[in-house]
Formats: sequence, structure tokens, C-alpha cells
Amino acid sequence: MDLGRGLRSALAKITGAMIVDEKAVKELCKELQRVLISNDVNVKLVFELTKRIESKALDEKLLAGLSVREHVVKVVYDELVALMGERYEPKMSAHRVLLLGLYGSGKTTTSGKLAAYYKQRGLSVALVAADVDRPAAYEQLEQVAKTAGARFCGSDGEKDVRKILQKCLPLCKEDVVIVDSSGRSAFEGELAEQLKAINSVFMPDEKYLVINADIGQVAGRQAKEFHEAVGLSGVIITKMDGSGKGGGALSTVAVSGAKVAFIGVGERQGDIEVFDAKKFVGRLLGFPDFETLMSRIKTAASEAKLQESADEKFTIKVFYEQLKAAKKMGPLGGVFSMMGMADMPADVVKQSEGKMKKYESIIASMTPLEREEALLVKKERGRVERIAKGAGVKVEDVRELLAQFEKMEGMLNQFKRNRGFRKKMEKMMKGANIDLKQFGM
Ligand SMILES: Nc1nc2c(ncn2[C@@H]2O[C@H](COP(=O)(O)OP(=O)(O)OP(=O)(O)O)[C@@H](O)[C@H]2O)c(=O)[nH]1
Ligand SMILES: [Mg+2]
Repeated sequence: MDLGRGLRSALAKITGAMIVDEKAVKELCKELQRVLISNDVNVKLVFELTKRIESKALDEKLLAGLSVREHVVKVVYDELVALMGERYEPKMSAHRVLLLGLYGSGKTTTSGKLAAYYKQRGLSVALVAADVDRPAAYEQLEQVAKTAGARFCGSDGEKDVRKILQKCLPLCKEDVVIVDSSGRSAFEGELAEQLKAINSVFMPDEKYLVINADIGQVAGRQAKEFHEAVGLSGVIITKMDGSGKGGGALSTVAVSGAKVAFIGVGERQGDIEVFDAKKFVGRLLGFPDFETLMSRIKTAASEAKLQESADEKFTIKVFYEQLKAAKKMGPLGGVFSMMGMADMPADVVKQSEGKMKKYESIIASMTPLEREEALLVKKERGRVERIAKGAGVKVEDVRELLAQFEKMEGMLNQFKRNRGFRKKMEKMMKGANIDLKQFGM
């Protein structure tokens, strides 16, 4: 399973759990272990992480205003952020960049991406072709430079990297000078010699190792190897868009001591991001940052009076209101259970704006009684036809709305049953002198 989806479904278990107690936290940790390990995160790291989550979730004092559920989500979020590293600050003044790495890792593509990145921020850029081994590397970089609007310099056919640099450095007066270097199938002596030669003539301020996310955990070892040989200032992980192993690559690089500087998220020149663990984890979990999540949950809850609706009679009208609220929350629509109510099924929330308008006119064509009793409409075909006609939609549209309503009603009933169960639990806990409130419930 994809890392983000796996993490979201693990967390949904806790936000949707009846009781957030030790057992629920342990189950969450097991689920996190499964998801992270299957995404190639190092087993030892994963166990350390879940051990910390368990102890923090259960022992740490709650922050003001957070329920136990929110506290646990926050602990998980903080620990994942710590696992993935930190935020990188790229230099925004004149500097020299060397890109290095194995075959096909994305060095040449990344040269163009960085060029575009700095150009967009007002710095002039030159690209220097110092890959002396790959056939046509010169032409490839020339093309890349053209696309990015950067100066290009190289010496076609020249095999000595020193000579290339001695020719190009005096010519390249741009703010940012980026050197693209040769790849190898594995790190070895000849490549090290070449990189050392570039190092001594070019004297780069930044040495970025370019790594393909596909290699997963091996990324950490590779970063260490290259660092020991030539010294790195950061790592760029490419192909984060297509790999299920990105989490593994990021986390092992973070513990190897190297910093993740940028991530590549596609083949085009714009597909590069400065690495920011918070943003990255936030996106995996489906929200931009934790504070935003909390505040949006709270506003949405009060706006739509969602809290009460779990006990109210569930009618087509209430359904429509909730659907609107869920759509408004966007990717947060799946965290209703955090507020003590049933999540709306994802496929129900996915209605297009056009559909929403149709639903609205369907509801407007219903009699007040029909709005209260959906069953009436369902049972009598005549009503469905009348409503469809009145709303100017097809009979199927009305049926679809009814089907969606029923789906949500089913979820809600299940949720309510759980709540009934919770009441029973409360009674039992009372007998044992345990107050659920101490768990924020
Ligand atoms: N999807 C995706 N593809 C990428 C990304 N970065 C690079 N690629 C692709 O990966 C392939 C190899 O990229 P290059 O930039 O040529 O790699 P290189 O490290 O210069 O390779 P050598 O010069 O052979 O050592 C190309 O097809 C790129 O389009 C990325 O972030 N996402
Ligand atoms: Mg290349």
C-alpha cells in the first residue's frame, strides 16, 4: 500500500476508535509498523519510532485543548516528521553546486530543475557539462539548459574534467553555477578520482548526491559511502512521484546524518521541491500542517453543528448539509470521526459541483414530509418521477441521491451502535472506578 494511504488508514483507526486507550494505541503502533516496514523503512527505525509513539501517547500530558485522540494524532505526526528529517534552507545568494550520483539517478534532469528553481527566484544560472563518460551527455545538458533558460558551457569530446572546468569557470559569471557529473553503476575508485578532481578545481559550496527514491533503504548506505569519499552537503531524492519506497529512502538518509535538500516529484523542470519534513508528512497524512488540521476540524465542527447530528434524526436534508460540510473540508473530510461522528464514505464526498447542484434542486422539489422520510420516496415510484420532473433531472439522479443517503445512513447507524456500546463500556468502567474523561472521551 502507498505510504500516505497506509498512514491515513492507520490513523483513521484511532480517530474512529470508540475508546482511545492503551489497547487502541498498541494496535495503532502495530499498524504503523506494518505500513512503514512495507514501505521499506528500516525495521529498527520503525520499532524505535513506535516505541516512542506508544510511550508519548500514553504517558505524556495532554496539551491544553486537545482530546486524547488529537493528542495521539499529534504524537504520530511529530514522530513521523522527526523520522523524515528536517527542513532544508537552500542558499539564495551566489554559489556553486556539484551534482553527483549513480547512473540514471536523475543528475542531468535535476540540473535543469535547479536551474529553473533559481532562475524563478531571480538568480542567473549556468550549467556546466562535466559528464565525460555518457555518450551524448553534452547535448542532453545543452538541451536542458535551453529549456531552463540557463547559460550552457562544456567541451564536447573532452575527457578531462579539469580542462572542462578551467575553460568554463571563467566564462560562467552567473550567480549559480551547477556542474553535472558522470554516473556509474556503483560507487568506485575511478568515479571518486573524477569527483575529487572536480572538487579541487570547482570548489563547490554545495555537493548534492542525487538518489533515485526506488532504491529505498539503500539510500542511507549510499549517502554514507559518497559522504565519506567526497563529502556531501545534502541529498536530492528524485522520482518521489513514482516510488513506493520514498519513505524508506528519506528516513534512512535522515539517520545517515546527511540532509535531504530537495525532492524530485516528476520529469518536468518544475517538478522539484525544497524538502520540508513537516510539509511532506502533512501531505502524506492529508493535511498541510497540524495546526491547520486542528483549527479546521474545530471550525467545521461548529459551522455545520456536526457534533449534534449524530443524535439527530438523519434526514435527506441533514445528509445534504453534511455532504456540503465534508466537501468544504476537502481532504480533511475523512476525519469526522475525530469529532465524534461517522466519517462520510469517500466516494460519497467525491460528488462534482454539478452533482451537488442537482442534489440541491432534487431536495427543493421534495415535499417537507419527503425531506423528513426518505423511505416514502424510495417506496413510491410515482414520487421519484414527480421529484425528477420538478427538479429537471433524470429519475436515476434521484435514485442516486437516495442510494448515497442510504449508504451514509448505514454508516451512521453503525456508528451509533458503537456509541451505544461506548455507553455500556462507561458503565463498566464506572464499576471499576475508571473515568473515560481521563482519556478525553
Ligand atoms: N518520474 C520522475 N522521473 C525522473 C525524475 N528525475 C529524473 N527522472 C527521469 O529519470 C531518467 C534519468 O534521468 P537523468 O537526469 O538522465 O539521470 P542521470 O543521473 O543524469 O543519468 P546518467 O547521466 O546516465 O548517469 C530520465 O528519464 C528522467 O526523466 C523525477 O523526479 N521523477
Ligand atoms: Mg546525466
